Amino acid sequence: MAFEKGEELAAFDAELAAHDMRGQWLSDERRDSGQGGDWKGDVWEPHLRGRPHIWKWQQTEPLIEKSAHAIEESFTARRSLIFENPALERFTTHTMNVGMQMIKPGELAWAHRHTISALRFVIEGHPDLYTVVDGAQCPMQERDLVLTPNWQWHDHHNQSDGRALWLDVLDGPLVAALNQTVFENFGEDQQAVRNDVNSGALRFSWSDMEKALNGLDDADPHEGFALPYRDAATGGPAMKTLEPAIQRLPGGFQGAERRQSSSAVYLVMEGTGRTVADGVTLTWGPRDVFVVPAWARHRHFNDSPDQDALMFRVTDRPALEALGLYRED
Ligand code: GTQ
Ligand code: FE2
Repeated sequence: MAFEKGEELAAFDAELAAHDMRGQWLSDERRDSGQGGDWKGDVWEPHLRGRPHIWKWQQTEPLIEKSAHAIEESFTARRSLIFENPALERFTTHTMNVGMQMIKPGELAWAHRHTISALRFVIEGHPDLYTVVDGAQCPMQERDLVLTPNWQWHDHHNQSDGRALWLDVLDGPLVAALNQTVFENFGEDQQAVRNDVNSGALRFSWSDMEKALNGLDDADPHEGFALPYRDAATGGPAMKTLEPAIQRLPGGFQGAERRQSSSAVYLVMEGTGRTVADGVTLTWGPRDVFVVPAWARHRHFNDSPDQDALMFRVTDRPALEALGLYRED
């Protein structure tokens, strides 16, 4: 497909450039030279962005402890440690940021809102831990999920006597790519809790989710028993850009290989196993966080013969579906 460029065309390229223009043929040249992707037969595909990577809980935990002393909650909006993909600048995937946020007993993370959407899966919860989302008080017990859809005010409160910890997943890199990032501080520490608003679309209790998970009959050959969170009122996706889900791999599960144009991040809840992604083996256990970049071929294995593995998973699939871009094979 490569073609020889004559002197005349090279001169024309320069002339166009002087007018802040270029011929479409330069895109062909870029593709043919292997920049950003590769030809496989007649199909050109992008290179992976970011790489498969795992953050082991054993390494993360002491850093979370340390953050309690290093940072006062009032110094920053949030005491969250973001997992940076070693092959990306600042981001976990090219569309999502993932972090662990810790709030000490008695602390308040002040109210703000942003065009970035976020969700929080509770790792260490309490009866007196909650987030207020546009007036709705959302309790955060262990394994509950709380959504903060874009532009909704949110403040976090830990009124218990133990530390609180959760996984934050945000669509920040996606919103940044569209240059739509807007932040606003509420101006006061907290918003008023309103009793006339319902948290039904924003908070998902673990007990409901567990019941639904145990009711699944058929395992998917790739994902085992996978249950996306759904909006109770519409039955549709719980969020516009992100899809949170619970995934159960039965003992001895050996998943079939597949690749998807969505990126995925995982928090291991229970069990031990491996995920092989783009030839990299990620060996995981409880509270490890790992990432499978978009378009990486991957398989999940539960290495225990009789113990289930449970994972919380988030993908950016709804954003891609909305744009008609989601693919898999
Ligand atoms: O809890 O509101 O990890 O605004 C990053 C940005 C958490 C939050 C993060 C945020 C939040
Ligand atoms: Fe926030």
